[in-house]
Amino acid sequence: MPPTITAFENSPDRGRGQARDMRVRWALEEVGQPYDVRLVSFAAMKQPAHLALNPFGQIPTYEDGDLALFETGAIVLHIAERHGGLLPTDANARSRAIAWMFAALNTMEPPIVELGMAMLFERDKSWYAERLPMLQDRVRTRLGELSRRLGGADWLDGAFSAGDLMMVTVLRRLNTSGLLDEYPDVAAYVARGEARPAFRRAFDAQLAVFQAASRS
Ligand code: GTB
Repeated sequence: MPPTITAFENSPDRGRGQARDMRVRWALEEVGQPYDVRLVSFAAMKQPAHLALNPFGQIPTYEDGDLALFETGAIVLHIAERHGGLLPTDANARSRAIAWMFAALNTMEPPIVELGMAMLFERDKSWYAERLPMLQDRVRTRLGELSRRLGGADWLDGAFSAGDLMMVTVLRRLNTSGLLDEYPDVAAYVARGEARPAFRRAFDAQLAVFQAASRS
């Protein structure tokens, strides 16, 4: 039996691959592991059956035999540890790739999500115009630091790894912010990730869900 992941039945991102099942799909595609998808509604995500898989009532979850996981960091790490291709074999390089996964989730993602939330939900607030530059500058700081570390390299630390996979999915959340354009090397890094055949397969699979939901 292939593993089963959960994803939005009707994703609010309209198939742009911004929901976090995208990073799990991409990891599974990179390692060549077929998978099933169980689509869940917002209401179902808060029901006991789903809460048993994810206590926070969120997607994605991952089930494989008697293992059930939540949190994309844990899921992608699990996939990367059990299959070849997403983590280096050298022990130190492997630890550095895992550090980049944490950096994507703990250092890059919080200010990016905060900016995205403000742009989505705070536009009509009196404080929006004053707050926006501060949120943008926090993201710029991280993009500048990332750009300096990349230093023109294709990937963060040698060959493509789960660290890059996680970083690219996090950076993609800036797609509509205009900020990536200010850092052409980081934008090129994201584009390199998106050009990988495994990314394309994962993207097309989640887009097909949105297209089917729109037809019904
Ligand atoms: N830390 C968790 C992880 O990494 O797994 C976060 C999981 C998470 O945020 N899941 C979201 C969710 O289930 C979906 S991805 N939300 C429903 C809820 O909390 O009730 C976040 C997301 C949603 C929509 C867009 N979008 O429309 O662009 C982008 C990202």
